[in-house]
Amino acid sequence: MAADYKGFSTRAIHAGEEADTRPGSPGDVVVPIHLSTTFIWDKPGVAHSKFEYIRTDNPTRHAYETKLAALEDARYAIAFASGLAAEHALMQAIFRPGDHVIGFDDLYGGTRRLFDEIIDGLEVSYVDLGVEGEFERAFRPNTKVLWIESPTNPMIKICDIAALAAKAHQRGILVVADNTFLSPYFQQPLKLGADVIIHSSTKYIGGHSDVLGGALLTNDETLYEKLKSIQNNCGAVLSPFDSYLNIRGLKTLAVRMERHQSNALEIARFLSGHPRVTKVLYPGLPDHPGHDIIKRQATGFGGMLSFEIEGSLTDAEEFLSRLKLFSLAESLGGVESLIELPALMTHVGLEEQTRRAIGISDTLFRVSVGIEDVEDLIADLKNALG
Ligand code: P1T
Repeated sequence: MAADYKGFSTRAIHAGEEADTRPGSPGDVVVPIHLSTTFIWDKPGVAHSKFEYIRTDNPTRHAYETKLAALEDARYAIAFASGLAAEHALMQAIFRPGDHVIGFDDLYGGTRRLFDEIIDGLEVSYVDLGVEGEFERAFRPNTKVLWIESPTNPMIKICDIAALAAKAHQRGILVVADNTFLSPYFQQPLKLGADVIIHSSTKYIGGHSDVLGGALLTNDETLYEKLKSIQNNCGAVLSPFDSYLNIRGLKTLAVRMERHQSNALEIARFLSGHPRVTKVLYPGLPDHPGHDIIKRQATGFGGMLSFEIEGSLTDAEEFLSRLKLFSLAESLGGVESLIELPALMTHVGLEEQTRRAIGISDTLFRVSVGIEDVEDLIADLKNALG
Protein backbone atom coordinates (compact mmCIF):
# COMPACT_ATOMS: atom_id res chain seq x y z
CA MET A 1 0.00 0.00 0.00
CA ALA A 2 1.28 3.43 -0.96
CA ALA A 3 0.13 4.70 2.45
CA ASP A 4 2.83 2.54 4.06
CA TYR A 5 5.79 4.33 2.44
CA LYS A 6 7.91 6.24 4.93
CA GLY A 7 8.73 9.18 2.67
CA PHE A 8 6.22 12.04 2.86
CA SER A 9 6.38 12.94 -0.83
CA THR A 10 6.09 9.31 -1.92
CA ARG A 11 2.89 9.04 0.08
CA ALA A 12 1.73 12.46 -1.15
CA ILE A 13 2.13 11.38 -4.77
CA HIS A 14 1.00 7.76 -4.61
CA ALA A 15 -1.38 7.17 -1.67
CA GLY A 16 -5.01 6.80 -2.75
CA GLU A 17 -4.01 6.60 -6.42
CA GLU A 18 -3.56 2.95 -7.31
CA ALA A 19 -3.96 2.84 -11.12
CA ASP A 20 -7.14 1.23 -12.40
CA THR A 21 -5.91 -1.81 -14.34
CA ARG A 22 -9.24 -3.64 -14.61
CA PRO A 23 -10.01 -4.98 -18.11
CA GLY A 24 -11.44 -2.23 -20.28
CA SER A 25 -10.19 0.63 -18.12
CA PRO A 26 -7.86 3.13 -19.82
CA GLY A 27 -5.40 2.73 -16.93
CA ASP A 28 -5.32 6.31 -15.64
CA VAL A 29 -2.16 7.15 -13.74
CA VAL A 30 -3.91 10.12 -12.12
CA VAL A 31 -7.23 9.83 -10.29
CA PRO A 32 -9.81 11.41 -12.62
CA ILE A 33 -12.48 13.93 -11.66
CA HIS A 34 -15.36 11.54 -11.19
CA LEU A 35 -18.55 13.49 -11.83
CA SER A 36 -21.29 10.86 -11.77
CA THR A 37 -23.78 11.79 -9.05
CA THR A 38 -25.12 8.26 -8.79
CA PHE A 39 -23.81 4.72 -9.24
CA ILE A 40 -25.37 1.60 -10.72
CA TRP A 41 -26.80 -1.24 -8.60
CA ASP A 42 -26.53 -4.88 -9.78
CA LYS A 43 -30.02 -5.52 -8.38
CA PRO A 44 -32.19 -3.98 -5.65
CA GLY A 45 -30.25 -4.15 -2.41
CA VAL A 46 -26.95 -4.98 -4.12
CA ALA A 47 -24.87 -1.95 -5.09
CA HIS A 48 -22.37 -2.54 -7.90
CA SER A 49 -19.49 -0.96 -5.95
CA LYS A 50 -18.97 0.76 -2.60
CA PHE A 51 -20.30 3.97 -4.18
CA GLU A 52 -24.03 4.69 -4.22
CA TYR A 53 -24.60 8.45 -4.27
CA ILE A 54 -22.19 11.38 -4.65
CA ARG A 55 -22.96 13.02 -1.29
CA THR A 56 -22.33 9.80 0.62
CA ASP A 57 -19.07 9.01 -1.16
CA ASN A 58 -17.39 9.67 -4.47
CA PRO A 59 -14.24 8.09 -5.98
CA THR A 60 -12.31 11.38 -6.32
CA ARG A 61 -13.15 12.51 -2.80
CA HIS A 62 -12.36 9.03 -1.52
CA ALA A 63 -8.90 9.16 -3.14
CA TYR A 64 -8.26 12.59 -1.61
CA GLU A 65 -9.36 11.48 1.86
CA THR A 66 -7.13 8.40 1.59
CA LYS A 67 -4.13 10.50 0.56
CA LEU A 68 -4.65 13.10 3.30
CA ALA A 69 -5.06 10.39 5.96
CA ALA A 70 -1.77 8.83 4.81
CA LEU A 71 -0.01 12.18 5.24
CA GLU A 72 -1.30 12.89 8.75
CA ASP A 73 -0.82 9.21 9.69
CA ALA A 74 -4.52 9.14 10.60
CA ARG A 75 -6.96 6.25 10.31
CA TYR A 76 -9.71 8.50 8.99
CA ALA A 77 -10.03 11.69 6.94
CA ILE A 78 -13.31 13.37 6.05
CA ALA A 79 -13.43 16.18 3.49
CA PHE A 80 -15.82 19.12 3.66
CA ALA A 81 -16.73 22.05 1.43
CA SER A 82 -14.67 24.50 3.52
CA GLY A 83 -12.59 24.69 6.67
CA LEU A 84 -15.49 26.27 8.53
CA ALA A 85 -17.92 23.59 7.31
CA ALA A 86 -15.51 21.00 8.75
CA GLU A 87 -15.33 22.90 12.05
CA HIS A 88 -19.10 23.27 12.21
CA ALA A 89 -19.59 19.53 11.66
CA LEU A 90 -17.08 18.80 14.42
CA MET A 91 -18.81 21.19 16.81
CA GLN A 92 -22.16 19.52 16.09
CA ALA A 93 -20.58 16.16 16.88
CA ILE A 94 -18.84 17.04 20.14
CA PHE A 95 -20.74 19.85 21.89
CA ARG A 96 -23.96 19.77 23.87
CA PRO A 97 -25.63 22.91 25.36
CA GLY A 98 -23.90 23.85 28.60
CA ASP A 99 -20.51 22.51 27.55
CA HIS A 100 -17.39 24.61 28.05
CA VAL A 101 -14.52 24.88 25.58
CA ILE A 102 -11.06 26.32 26.17
CA GLY A 103 -9.75 27.99 23.04
CA PHE A 104 -6.44 29.64 22.25
CA ASP A 105 -7.14 33.38 22.46
CA ASP A 106 -5.70 33.95 18.99
CA LEU A 107 -7.77 31.39 17.06
CA TYR A 108 -8.85 32.22 13.51
CA GLY A 109 -11.66 34.81 13.71
CA GLY A 110 -14.14 32.54 11.90
CA THR A 111 -13.65 29.81 14.50
CA ARG A 112 -14.38 32.34 17.24
CA ARG A 113 -17.52 33.41 15.37
CA LEU A 114 -18.75 29.80 15.30
CA PHE A 115 -18.18 29.51 19.06
CA ASP A 116 -19.65 32.91 19.91
CA GLU A 117 -22.53 33.31 17.45
CA ILE A 118 -23.51 30.03 15.82
CA ILE A 119 -23.32 27.18 18.34
CA ASP A 120 -26.04 27.66 20.97
CA GLY A 121 -25.39 27.38 24.67
CA LEU A 122 -21.62 27.00 24.54
CA GLU A 123 -19.41 28.50 27.25
CA VAL A 124 -16.04 29.59 25.87
CA SER A 125 -12.83 30.72 27.58
CA TYR A 126 -10.17 32.24 25.35
CA VAL A 127 -6.77 32.03 26.99
CA ASP A 128 -3.14 32.40 26.01
CA LEU A 129 -2.13 28.75 25.93
CA GLY A 130 1.47 29.76 25.35
CA VAL A 131 1.54 30.81 29.01
CA GLU A 132 2.13 28.13 31.65
CA GLY A 133 -0.86 27.57 33.97
CA GLU A 134 -3.48 29.25 31.76
CA PHE A 135 -5.11 25.95 30.78
CA GLU A 136 -5.44 24.84 34.42
CA ARG A 137 -6.87 28.23 35.43
CA ALA A 138 -9.50 28.08 32.68
CA PHE A 139 -10.55 24.47 33.32
CA ARG A 140 -14.10 23.96 34.69
CA PRO A 141 -16.13 20.86 35.65
CA ASN A 142 -18.10 21.22 32.36
CA THR A 143 -15.02 21.67 30.12
CA LYS A 144 -15.32 19.22 27.22
CA VAL A 145 -12.76 20.36 24.68
CA LEU A 146 -9.41 22.08 24.28
CA TRP A 147 -9.23 23.81 20.86
CA ILE A 148 -5.82 24.93 19.62
CA GLU A 149 -3.86 26.24 16.68
CA SER A 150 -0.06 26.33 16.65
CA PRO A 151 1.07 28.68 15.19
CA THR A 152 -1.97 30.92 15.73
CA ASN A 153 -3.53 33.39 13.37
CA PRO A 154 -2.31 36.22 13.23
CA MET A 155 -0.05 36.54 16.31
CA ILE A 156 1.93 33.39 15.38
CA LYS A 157 1.85 32.10 18.95
CA ILE A 158 3.04 28.59 19.68
CA CYS A 159 1.69 26.20 22.29
CA ASP A 160 3.17 22.92 23.53
CA ILE A 161 0.73 20.47 21.96
CA ALA A 162 2.00 17.31 23.69
CA ALA A 163 2.08 18.91 27.15
CA LEU A 164 -1.41 20.40 26.76
CA ALA A 165 -2.82 17.16 25.33
CA ALA A 166 -1.45 15.23 28.33
CA LYS A 167 -3.09 17.68 30.75
CA ALA A 168 -6.35 17.59 28.79
CA HIS A 169 -6.44 13.80 28.70
CA GLN A 170 -5.73 13.56 32.44
CA ARG A 171 -8.98 15.49 32.81
CA GLY A 172 -10.81 13.37 30.24
CA ILE A 173 -11.40 16.05 27.61
CA LEU A 174 -10.94 16.07 23.84
CA VAL A 175 -8.10 17.92 22.08
CA VAL A 176 -8.77 19.56 18.70
CA ALA A 177 -5.83 20.97 16.72
CA ASP A 178 -6.16 23.18 13.64
CA ASN A 179 -3.09 22.28 11.59
CA THR A 180 -3.76 24.65 8.68
CA PHE A 181 -0.68 26.86 9.16
CA LEU A 182 2.01 24.16 9.18
CA SER A 183 0.23 21.50 7.09
CA PRO A 184 0.98 17.78 7.61
CA TYR A 185 4.38 18.31 6.02
CA PHE A 186 5.74 20.19 9.03
CA GLN A 187 3.51 19.01 11.90
CA GLN A 188 1.35 15.99 12.70
CA PRO A 189 -0.72 16.77 15.81
CA LEU A 190 -2.29 13.30 16.22
CA LYS A 191 1.21 12.02 17.00
CA LEU A 192 1.53 14.75 19.64
CA GLY A 193 -1.67 13.63 21.38
CA ALA A 194 -4.43 15.59 19.60
CA ASP A 195 -7.67 13.67 19.04
CA VAL A 196 -8.87 15.57 15.97
CA ILE A 197 -7.09 17.63 13.31
CA ILE A 198 -8.73 20.36 11.27
CA HIS A 199 -7.48 21.63 7.95
CA SER A 200 -8.62 24.51 5.86
CA SER A 201 -7.37 22.94 2.62
CA THR A 202 -8.10 26.30 0.99
CA LYS A 203 -4.58 27.15 2.19
CA TYR A 204 -1.36 25.12 1.83
CA ILE A 205 -3.00 21.83 0.82
CA GLY A 206 -4.69 23.38 -2.22
CA GLY A 207 -1.71 25.68 -2.48
CA HIS A 208 -2.73 27.84 -5.43
CA SER A 209 -5.52 30.07 -4.07
CA ASP A 210 -8.07 28.42 -6.34
CA VAL A 211 -9.97 25.93 -4.19
CA LEU A 212 -12.10 26.11 -1.03
CA GLY A 213 -12.06 23.04 1.21
CA GLY A 214 -11.76 21.65 4.71
CA ALA A 215 -11.03 18.34 6.37
CA LEU A 216 -11.15 16.54 9.71
CA LEU A 217 -8.82 13.70 10.68
CA THR A 218 -8.97 11.34 13.63
CA ASN A 219 -8.03 7.85 14.82
CA ASP A 220 -11.20 7.53 16.90
CA GLU A 221 -13.67 5.19 15.18
CA THR A 222 -16.75 6.29 17.15
CA LEU A 223 -16.09 9.96 16.46
CA TYR A 224 -15.39 9.16 12.81
CA GLU A 225 -18.75 7.39 12.42
CA LYS A 226 -20.51 10.41 13.93
CA LEU A 227 -18.66 12.85 11.68
CA LYS A 228 -19.28 10.70 8.62
CA SER A 229 -22.98 10.71 9.42
CA ILE A 230 -22.99 14.52 9.77
CA GLN A 231 -21.01 14.85 6.52
CA ASN A 232 -23.59 12.74 4.67
CA ASN A 233 -26.74 13.96 6.37
CA CYS A 234 -25.90 17.68 6.41
CA GLY A 235 -24.23 17.56 3.00
CA ALA A 236 -21.40 20.13 3.17
CA VAL A 237 -19.15 17.74 1.22
CA LEU A 238 -16.13 18.53 -0.94
CA SER A 239 -17.02 18.39 -4.65
CA PRO A 240 -15.19 16.04 -7.07
CA PHE A 241 -13.47 18.95 -8.81
CA ASP A 242 -12.30 20.47 -5.53
CA SER A 243 -11.18 17.02 -4.34
CA TYR A 244 -9.09 16.74 -7.49
CA LEU A 245 -7.48 20.16 -6.93
CA ASN A 246 -6.63 19.19 -3.35
CA ILE A 247 -5.11 15.91 -4.56
CA ARG A 248 -3.01 17.84 -7.03
CA GLY A 249 -1.98 20.32 -4.36
CA LEU A 250 -0.87 17.61 -1.95
CA LYS A 251 1.53 16.15 -4.52
CA THR A 252 3.74 19.25 -4.39
CA LEU A 253 3.14 20.15 -0.74
CA ALA A 254 6.63 19.16 0.43
CA VAL A 255 8.55 21.23 -2.12
CA ARG A 256 6.24 24.21 -1.71
CA MET A 257 6.46 24.17 2.10
CA GLU A 258 10.26 24.08 2.00
CA ARG A 259 10.30 27.12 -0.27
CA HIS A 260 7.60 28.99 1.73
CA GLN A 261 9.74 28.42 4.80
CA SER A 262 13.12 29.43 3.38
CA ASN A 263 11.59 32.60 1.89
CA ALA A 264 9.81 33.40 5.17
CA LEU A 265 13.00 32.99 7.17
CA GLU A 266 14.92 35.38 4.92
CA ILE A 267 12.12 37.92 4.99
CA ALA A 268 11.83 37.66 8.79
CA ARG A 269 15.58 38.33 9.09
CA PHE A 270 15.35 41.30 6.72
CA LEU A 271 12.39 42.80 8.61
CA SER A 272 14.11 42.28 11.98
CA GLY A 273 16.96 44.50 10.82
CA HIS A 274 14.79 47.30 9.40
CA PRO A 275 14.59 50.50 11.49
CA ARG A 276 10.86 51.08 10.80
CA VAL A 277 9.88 47.60 11.97
CA THR A 278 9.03 47.37 15.68
CA LYS A 279 8.12 43.67 15.91
CA VAL A 280 8.59 40.51 13.82
CA LEU A 281 6.63 37.38 14.72
CA TYR A 282 8.11 34.31 13.05
CA PRO A 283 8.78 31.11 15.03
CA GLY A 284 11.93 30.37 13.01
CA LEU A 285 13.66 33.36 14.64
CA PRO A 286 15.59 32.24 17.74
CA ASP A 287 14.12 35.10 19.81
CA HIS A 288 10.51 34.02 19.17
CA PRO A 289 9.09 32.79 22.53
CA GLY A 290 7.85 29.55 20.93
CA HIS A 291 11.06 28.80 19.00
CA ASP A 292 12.23 25.90 21.18
CA ILE A 293 8.76 24.33 21.39
CA ILE A 294 8.13 24.43 17.64
CA LYS A 295 11.58 22.91 17.04
CA ARG A 296 10.57 20.03 19.31
CA GLN A 297 7.11 19.37 17.96
CA ALA A 298 7.37 20.26 14.26
CA THR A 299 9.90 19.76 11.51
CA GLY A 300 9.63 23.34 10.24
CA PHE A 301 8.42 26.85 10.98
CA GLY A 302 6.10 27.41 8.02
CA GLY A 303 5.54 30.34 5.71
CA MET A 304 3.41 32.66 7.84
CA LEU A 305 4.76 35.69 9.65
CA SER A 306 3.42 38.91 11.11
CA PHE A 307 5.19 42.21 11.69
CA GLU A 308 4.46 45.65 13.01
CA ILE A 309 5.74 49.04 11.91
CA GLU A 310 5.95 52.25 13.91
CA GLY A 311 3.27 54.88 13.34
CA SER A 312 -0.47 54.95 12.74
CA LEU A 313 -3.09 53.38 10.52
CA THR A 314 -2.26 56.00 7.88
CA ASP A 315 1.37 54.83 7.85
CA ALA A 316 0.20 51.23 7.54
CA GLU A 317 -2.06 52.12 4.60
CA GLU A 318 0.69 54.10 2.90
CA PHE A 319 3.12 51.19 3.21
CA LEU A 320 0.57 48.76 1.78
CA SER A 321 -0.21 51.06 -1.15
CA ARG A 322 3.47 51.05 -2.16
CA LEU A 323 3.79 47.27 -2.42
CA LYS A 324 3.79 45.92 -5.97
CA LEU A 325 4.41 42.18 -5.57
CA PHE A 326 2.53 41.38 -2.35
CA SER A 327 -1.22 41.36 -3.00
CA LEU A 328 -3.40 42.94 -0.34
CA ALA A 329 -5.72 40.02 0.36
CA GLU A 330 -7.03 37.67 3.01
CA SER A 331 -6.35 33.92 3.01
CA LEU A 332 -2.93 32.29 2.89
CA GLY A 333 -0.90 29.31 1.76
CA GLY A 334 -0.88 29.95 -1.99
CA VAL A 335 2.17 30.22 -4.22
CA GLU A 336 1.81 34.00 -4.41
CA SER A 337 2.71 36.30 -1.51
CA LEU A 338 -0.19 37.96 0.27
CA ILE A 339 -0.29 40.64 2.93
CA GLU A 340 -3.20 41.83 5.03
CA LEU A 341 -4.03 44.14 7.91
CA PRO A 342 -5.86 41.94 10.49
CA ALA A 343 -7.33 44.94 12.36
CA LEU A 344 -9.34 45.96 9.28
CA MET A 345 -9.54 42.64 7.46
CA THR A 346 -9.49 39.08 8.92
CA HIS A 347 -10.06 40.20 12.51
CA VAL A 348 -12.29 43.26 11.98
CA GLY A 349 -15.21 41.25 13.45
CA LEU A 350 -13.54 41.12 16.88
CA GLU A 351 -14.30 43.90 19.36
CA GLU A 352 -11.54 46.49 19.49
CA GLN A 353 -10.83 45.68 23.13
CA THR A 354 -10.37 41.97 22.28
CA ARG A 355 -8.13 42.84 19.33
CA ARG A 356 -5.96 45.04 21.52
CA ALA A 357 -5.77 42.39 24.26
CA ILE A 358 -4.53 39.84 21.72
CA GLY A 359 -2.00 42.34 20.35
CA ILE A 360 -3.56 43.13 16.97
CA SER A 361 -2.63 46.79 16.47
CA ASP A 362 -3.48 49.06 13.50
CA THR A 363 0.04 48.63 12.12
CA LEU A 364 0.34 44.85 12.45
CA PHE A 365 0.53 43.04 9.10
CA ARG A 366 0.12 39.34 8.46
CA VAL A 367 2.11 37.93 5.56
CA SER A 368 1.62 34.68 3.71
CA VAL A 369 5.04 34.34 2.13
CA GLY A 370 4.79 32.84 -1.35
CA ILE A 371 7.32 30.88 -3.35
CA GLU A 372 8.51 33.67 -5.65
CA ASP A 373 12.21 34.61 -5.78
CA VAL A 374 12.98 35.94 -2.34
CA GLU A 375 15.24 38.73 -3.66
CA ASP A 376 12.22 40.22 -5.46
CA LEU A 377 10.04 39.94 -2.38
CA ILE A 378 12.62 41.65 -0.17
CA ALA A 379 13.18 44.39 -2.76
CA ASP A 380 9.42 45.06 -2.81
CA LEU A 381 9.27 45.32 1.00
CA LYS A 382 12.37 47.50 1.12
CA ASN A 383 10.94 49.90 -1.45
CA ALA A 384 7.56 50.12 0.32
CA LEU A 385 9.11 50.65 3.77
CA GLY A 386 11.22 53.49 2.33
O1 P1T B 1 -11.83 29.58 4.75
P1 P1T B 1 -12.09 28.17 5.19
O2 P1T B 1 -11.61 27.14 4.24
O3 P1T B 1 -13.52 27.96 5.61
O4 P1T B 1 -11.17 27.92 6.49
C1 P1T B 1 -11.35 28.56 7.71
C2 P1T B 1 -10.06 28.60 8.49
C3 P1T B 1 -9.83 27.64 9.46
N1 P1T B 1 -8.69 27.62 10.18
C4 P1T B 1 -7.71 28.52 9.96
C5 P1T B 1 -6.46 28.45 10.78
C6 P1T B 1 -7.87 29.50 8.98
O5 P1T B 1 -6.87 30.38 8.78
C7 P1T B 1 -9.07 29.55 8.22
C8 P1T B 1 -9.31 30.58 7.17
N2 P1T B 1 -8.48 31.68 7.24
C9 P1T B 1 -8.51 32.77 6.41
C10 P1T B 1 -9.38 32.92 5.39
C11 P1T B 1 -7.52 33.82 6.71
O6 P1T B 1 -7.31 34.76 5.91
O7 P1T B 1 -6.91 33.72 7.79
